[in-house]
Amino acid sequence: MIVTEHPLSRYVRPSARRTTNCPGCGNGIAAQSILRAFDQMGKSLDEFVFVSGIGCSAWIPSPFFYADVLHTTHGRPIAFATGIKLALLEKKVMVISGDGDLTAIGGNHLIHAARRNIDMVVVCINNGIYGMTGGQMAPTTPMGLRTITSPYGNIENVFDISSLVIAAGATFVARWTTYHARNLTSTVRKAVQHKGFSFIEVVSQCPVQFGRRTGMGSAVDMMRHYKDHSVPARRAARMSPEELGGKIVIGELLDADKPEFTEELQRLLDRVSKEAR
Ligand SMILES: Cc1ncc(C[n+]2csc(CCOP(=O)(O)OP(=O)(O)O)c2C)c(N)n1
Ligand code: SF4
Ligand SMILES: [Mg+2]
Repeated sequence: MIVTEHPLSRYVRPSARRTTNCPGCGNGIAAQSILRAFDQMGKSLDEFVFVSGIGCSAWIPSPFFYADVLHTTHGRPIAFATGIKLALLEKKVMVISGDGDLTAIGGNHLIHAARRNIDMVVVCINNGIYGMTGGQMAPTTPMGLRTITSPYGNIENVFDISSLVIAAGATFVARWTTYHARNLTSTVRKAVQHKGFSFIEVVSQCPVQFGRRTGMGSAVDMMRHYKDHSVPARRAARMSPEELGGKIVIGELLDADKPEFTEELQRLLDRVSKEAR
């Protein structure tokens, strides 16, 4: 009998090799794409601390990544991650959590971390819904969608999360879908190397709470939709708002340079201690 080992298995905690995700969930693709980036960079997970909030996507690093992982409270992973980064300046901190966690209850932490340009990577799994709690509408739920909390159709406008984070001051921002797993891996590598607040939005399928209710169908149908409706950012820049209706703009949207919070803080502390002497 030939026993094959998954090439990324050494990054997965041996006691946690069974997933709680539903079949077809995009979280598995996101997890593999992220781990593959570490593998390609030859990085040990010991260099990182992973932080997640509450939701299905929050289970991506916890307990699976064989690393230091903090599974925190709903909406608060960026607050925990900020504390970790300030206490352990030598570590790279990566938050992986859901659209509800990061943009609804946790929206304030997201925009202020972006404004500070604190050195961390935030990966937001945007499945357009609260998956884990049974399919309630989120700030990312498309208008008109019937969910259990919008039984007659959602009348609320949708957050464009990547644009929100760019406006708030982040210095590296990208959006991919689970169909673009290889691009996602390459972007994770860049985000890890970037000094400052890096944000990656991953448009991802929740076939159970989203696909089933909206008629978007199975995981495969949803990924086909991502393939057919994604537009690279460069092409999107030449398209009208009408042409962009229903499209997903993908790519690395921003790569900028700005003072980073922990470095500025260190400079301030040095100055204050010199002045006190
Ligand atoms: C303070 C608080 N409010 C509400 C909840 C219930 N709750 C848990 S996860 C969640 C939404 C998760 O949605 P998302 O972040 O999009 O993750 P997904 O499950 O879709 O991956 C909610 C409302 C909670 N755990 N704590
Ligand atoms: S409910 Fe949706 S997001 Fe949660 S594990 Fe199932 S498919 Fe994935
Ligand atoms: Mg969600």
